[in-house]
Amino acid sequence: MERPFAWKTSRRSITLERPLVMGILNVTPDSFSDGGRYAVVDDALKHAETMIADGADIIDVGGESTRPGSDRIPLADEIGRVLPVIGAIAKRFDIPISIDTSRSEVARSAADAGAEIVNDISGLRFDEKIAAVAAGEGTGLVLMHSRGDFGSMHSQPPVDDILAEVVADLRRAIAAATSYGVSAEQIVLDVGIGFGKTPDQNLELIAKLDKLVQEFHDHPLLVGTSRKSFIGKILDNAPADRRLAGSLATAAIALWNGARILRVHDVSETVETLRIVSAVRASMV
Ligand code: 9MG
Repeated sequence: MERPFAWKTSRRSITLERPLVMGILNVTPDSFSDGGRYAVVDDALKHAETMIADGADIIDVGGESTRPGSDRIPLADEIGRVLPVIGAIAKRFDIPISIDTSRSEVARSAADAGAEIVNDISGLRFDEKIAAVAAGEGTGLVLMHSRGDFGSMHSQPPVDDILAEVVADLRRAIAAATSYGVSAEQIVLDVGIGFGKTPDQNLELIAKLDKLVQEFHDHPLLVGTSRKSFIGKILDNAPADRRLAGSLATAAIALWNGARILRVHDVSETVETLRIVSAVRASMV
C-alpha cells in the first residue's frame, strides 16, 4: 500500500495521491527568443501555458544550465533571467512554481516573486543557506543527489556502490536541511539521474528505485530522466530530440518503482504514459 503523501510548500499542500508532472522551463539564452527581456518573458509564459494545458502540475523555472560543459553564470544574471518569468507566471496562473537553483540568494528572490518550491541539484552542498530560505519562507525543498562541484559534477570518477552513496549523501542532505528547521513534509528527494553517475549506474538507480522508496519512507521521490544522455547512449547516440520514447519508458519504470513526481520536457506524452501505468497498477489490487 503506497503512502498518501502531501508536499508542504509556502503556498499550499500538494497532494501526491496521483503521480505529478513537473514541467521544465529553462530560461537560458538558447531556450527562447533573443528579442529582449519582454519577448523572453512572453515566450516563457506561452511555454508555461502550454505545459499547464497539457497537464503539468508544477513548473520548474531555471536560469542556469546544469548540462555537461555548462559554466556558472554570474548571480545577477541568474536572478535577472528567472525573476521576471516567475513573477509573470505567478501573476497569470495558479500553479506551484519551483526555482531550479543552487544559490540561496536566487532562492530567496524567487520565493519573494512567487516560487513556492526550491529545486537544488546540489542537495545543499553548494550553498547550505538554501535550507535557511526553505525554513524561513516555508517553501518545498527538492534535495537532489549529485557529486563534485559545479564544474566537475559531470566528470566524477565512478563510485563502486552508487546506491549506498546516494543513500548516505541524501541522509546527510536531510540532516543539514533539518538542522536549519526545514520540516520533513517540505522535503522531496531525487536520485539525480545523470549527475556523477555512469550510464549503467543511472539504469541501476531507476531499476532499484523501490529500495530508495523503502529507505526514505518519510519523503516522496522525484525523478528526472527526460532526454538525458544515458538514453541517447542506449539508442545508438540519438540526439536529445530523438529521446522521447526512452524518456517515456524510463518515466514509466520510475513510476512503477515508486517515484511520485517526474520532471520532464514533454508534458502531454508523459501525462498519458503515467495514466496508463497508474491504471495498470490500480488493476493489481
Ligand atoms: C535541474 N535538473 C536537471 N536534472 C534534474 C533532475 O533529474 N532532478 C532535479 N530535481 N532537477 C534537475
